Amino acid sequence: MRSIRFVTAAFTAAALTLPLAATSATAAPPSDHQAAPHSNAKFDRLRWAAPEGFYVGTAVAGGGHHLEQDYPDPFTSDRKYRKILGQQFNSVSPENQMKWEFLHPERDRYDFEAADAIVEFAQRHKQVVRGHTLLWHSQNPEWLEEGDFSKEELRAILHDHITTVVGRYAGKIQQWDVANEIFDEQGNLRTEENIWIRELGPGIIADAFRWAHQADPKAKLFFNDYGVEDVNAKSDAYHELTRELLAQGVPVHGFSAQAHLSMRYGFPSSLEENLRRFDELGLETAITELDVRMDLPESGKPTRAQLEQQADWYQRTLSACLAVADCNSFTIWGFTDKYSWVPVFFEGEGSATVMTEDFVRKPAFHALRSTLKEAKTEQWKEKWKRGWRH
Ligand code: 9MR
Repeated sequence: MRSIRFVTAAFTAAALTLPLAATSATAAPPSDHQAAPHSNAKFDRLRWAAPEGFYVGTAVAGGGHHLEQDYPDPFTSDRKYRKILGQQFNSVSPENQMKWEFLHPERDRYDFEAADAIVEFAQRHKQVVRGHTLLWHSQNPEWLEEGDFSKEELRAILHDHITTVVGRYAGKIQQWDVANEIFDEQGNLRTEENIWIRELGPGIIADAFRWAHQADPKAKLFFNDYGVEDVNAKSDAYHELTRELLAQGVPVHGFSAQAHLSMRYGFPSSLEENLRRFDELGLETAITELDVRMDLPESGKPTRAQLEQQADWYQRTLSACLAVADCNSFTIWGFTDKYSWVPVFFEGEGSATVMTEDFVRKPAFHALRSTLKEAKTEQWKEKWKRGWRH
């Protein structure tokens, strides 16, 4: 874990303008002339630029990825994708492959093939893994949602799932999103939507954390949600709940903001303040699913101004995390527009990731890398100063 980190995070105009080869106001995504697009040079990689103890991750596309898409499974079939995945990141999050509907297709049958492949890949590439997710209202199998189970049976089903899944990957998963999206925008528990809370009451949330902790005492256990970047009703609800659970000795270790941002709305300017108040509770914090979508012009290509604003938002999100002592994990929800969930879910919006469909780096990629580098330099300077004093 990092003990020191200073980020002035002054993301300079130079970092933004350098990779922009295009000149017209409605230019296509820029070509990359800072380095060859897929250079093997170490200095070129996000994971290399990151300060010690800081994880820079991505979602791993595949395994039922946006179900109706007609392209082959990206993680298993796209070699270029896999190469960049291994080179650039030191943390990975299965985008779908550890969700209930993929891991637990029948009551008495688990299917670990796709999830195992990611964990093996991560180990080979010296990457940590964020497990996603154990208790959620969405992407549950039909046998569970439509089943006619007693409370005792449901409890046993959840216990078995958490014990089996967390136990299988014990020692191999750094952080688990134990409870995902349990509050609505007003800060009320999603009691109707979430089968576990509806049928078993809110106390099941603490049990899920306890069971996960028993199965892997080393994994850091998180609450994870979208729309909780700012200090607002929803993040207030998490703050209140985690305070209560911690007072009861429940093993909650982290709070994470997904950060699916849209340029239709403003940047969540209280992000750092929000992460800090969870940090002050003694929790780790993380950014787990960052992307920044935008309304695309008719050409389908983002303008230069849009790309610059996007880069700025990526950088500000990273800087907020870097500025908070125990925010050690920063994950983007996919690194190429080729496999982004955004256009599938939001009509007219897109270009949300840091690389084009052809894996060309956008200003946002460079913004992340230079911000990481700056933080690493500060970390070195601070270490050196401390060494000199002693
Ligand atoms: O990116 C995921 C997409 O492939 C799935 O079709 C979708 C279905 O719910 O889930 C997406 O991932 C979500 C994540 O698991 C939780 N936070 C919101 C993400 C985007 O919807």
